[in-house]
Amino acid sequence: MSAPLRVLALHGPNLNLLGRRETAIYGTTDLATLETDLRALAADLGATLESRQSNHEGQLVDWIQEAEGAFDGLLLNAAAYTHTSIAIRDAIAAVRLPCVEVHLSNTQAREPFRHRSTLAPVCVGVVAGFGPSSYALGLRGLIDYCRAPERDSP
Ligand code: CA2
Repeated sequence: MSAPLRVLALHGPNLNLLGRRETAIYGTTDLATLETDLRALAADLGATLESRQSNHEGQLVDWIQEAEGAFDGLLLNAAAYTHTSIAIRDAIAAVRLPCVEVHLSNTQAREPFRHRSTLAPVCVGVVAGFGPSSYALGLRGLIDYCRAPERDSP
């Protein structure tokens, strides 16, 4: 029996407001519920999941750097930093950990400034548009990738 995979889920700016504002776009599930459901799914899939949210770019960079050695993979909704952050991109590229980018909304169907991700090129995959299910699908993909990275690599 192998040790459980350790996944770090990171949530970027304003996602602490989930379920309380802009429910037409982001749904009614709050962050605490999303985290609880994700932890339960991780356990079903033989993984552990730690979840953190920050409104600060540097904090997200610190957590990504510190994840090396402590976690096996990253599940990341960098929120608005997805479209702007070279610092987060560089941190993902610097650590030897697979990262899956997730979004609640379908960013390609929204304003043009949300169409580009600075992070996607350094991630192993992207899931967007399925609400909280984007996280569940991303977690499954990340765990599969961690277990068989050579199969899933381009
Ligand atoms: O769809 C996503 O998950 C996004 O990452 C959400 C970001 C947005 O900037 C990205 O383009 C797409 C915004 C997160 C803001 O979350 C809120 C939640 C409730 C109320 C207000 C904002």
